[in-house]
Amino acid sequence: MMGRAQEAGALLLQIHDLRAWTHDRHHVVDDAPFGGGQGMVMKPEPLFAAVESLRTDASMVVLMTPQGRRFDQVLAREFSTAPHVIIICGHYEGIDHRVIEHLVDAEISIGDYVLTNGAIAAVVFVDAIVRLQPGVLGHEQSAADDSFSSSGLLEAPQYTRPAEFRGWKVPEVLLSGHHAEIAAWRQREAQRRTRENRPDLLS
Ligand code: J9Q
Repeated sequence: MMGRAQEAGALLLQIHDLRAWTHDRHHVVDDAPFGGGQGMVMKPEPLFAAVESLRTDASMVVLMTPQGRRFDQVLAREFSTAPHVIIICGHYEGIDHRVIEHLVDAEISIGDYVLTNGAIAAVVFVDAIVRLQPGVLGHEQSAADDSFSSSGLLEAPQYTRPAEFRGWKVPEVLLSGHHAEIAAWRQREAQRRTRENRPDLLS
């Protein structure tokens, strides 16, 4: 999909190695935490130098972090209109807080689990935003997105041929051709599924 987006001219993706903005022999980008403790903390100087050399007046600077705001489709829509996004993705341990206070526009988490590497989270973030760019997806996009964002419910179950597989039958109503009954069934199933799997979406 990234390839398609780049061919369509909807995306220019550049990856930068923070070590390019160090000046010491070993290209050090982290250091021990003040006050003691486990792990290492990303130093401010290379991050400020990198972002200040890459940013434009229209850039949004995003930090992928488990301490961030939870990423969702509303945020994906918002970021999809940004002309330029700079994503900072470090390893989990941490980042000098002055970067968050004075360089970063948004701290984003993709969910409540711990990854070894923020680049994994960045791939998820980029994919969700790029697929919303005009010309990246065809018709396969909007329908499902729109029904999710307007109903706020999960999708109803789907089936395809065969109508019976290992003795398990497709719900009769879907074979009936009664469009109003099918729509009503899907609505009930979407509500049931949302209540069972994602009660948080209903409250
Ligand atoms: C950078 N676990 O986790 C969930 N959303 C983002 C992250 C994350 C992580 C480690 C490093 C981001």
